[in-house]
Amino acid sequence: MQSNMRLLFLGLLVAATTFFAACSEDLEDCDPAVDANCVCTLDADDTVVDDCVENETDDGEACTCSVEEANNEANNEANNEANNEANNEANNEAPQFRFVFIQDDTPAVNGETPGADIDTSSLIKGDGSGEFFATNVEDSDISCDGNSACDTNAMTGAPDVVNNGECFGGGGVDTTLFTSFNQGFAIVSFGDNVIENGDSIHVYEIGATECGRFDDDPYTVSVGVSDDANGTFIEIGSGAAGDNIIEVSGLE
Ligand SMILES: [Ca+2]
Ligand SMILES: [Ca+2]
Repeated sequence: MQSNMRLLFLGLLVAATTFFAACSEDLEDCDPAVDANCVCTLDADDTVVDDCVENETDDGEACTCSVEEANNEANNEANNEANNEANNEANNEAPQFRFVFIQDDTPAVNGETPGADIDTSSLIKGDGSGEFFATNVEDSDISCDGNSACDTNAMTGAPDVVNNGECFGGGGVDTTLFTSFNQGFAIVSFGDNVIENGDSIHVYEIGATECGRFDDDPYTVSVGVSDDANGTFIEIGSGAAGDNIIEVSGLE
């Protein structure tokens, strides 16, 4: 009698376990008539069937219905792509620093080439991809009054003041090769290159540092996202005697 009770208890336990197992399986299942992406396949060989009801086909074969993972993957990929596109658009819309504002800080000017005298300037990329010379003067305010080197076209392109290792090739001053700022300013760009933290701006200011002749004149360098003098520029440093290469930092 006691062993019969034990058998009955075991039997109930098995039945309960089976019931709950079936129950939990049902929760993961789906009904192709109701659920989108619900696919039913034969348990035997994964053949897709459309007559699977309560894990059995019309022919009595065991089958299982579930939401197809492939669709989930496809949906995830589509979602990722949409997200990536949104992110890229946000990135593209983020302001890019492409402009350098050079301001002459010479306190008093005299002579035919007043103020800081700039042969050209360049962007030296911190990733080692190269040195890019100014391609365009976007905006400027440089007076030609008493200034025989006021043409801003002279301050783009590769430096050309130093020839054969000497300033003006060892000869006289050629005012067509540089721009004297006359206490003014100029905004330059470097093609499509973007200015980032870790890059450097090299200002080829004609003086003791670049030429071994004349004076190093003071100037301030700022970086901005605008090609307009009314835009916001972030000061990154000043030309110092003996050093015309200013590292870019503090951009966000
Ligand atoms: Ca030049
Ligand atoms: Ca100078």
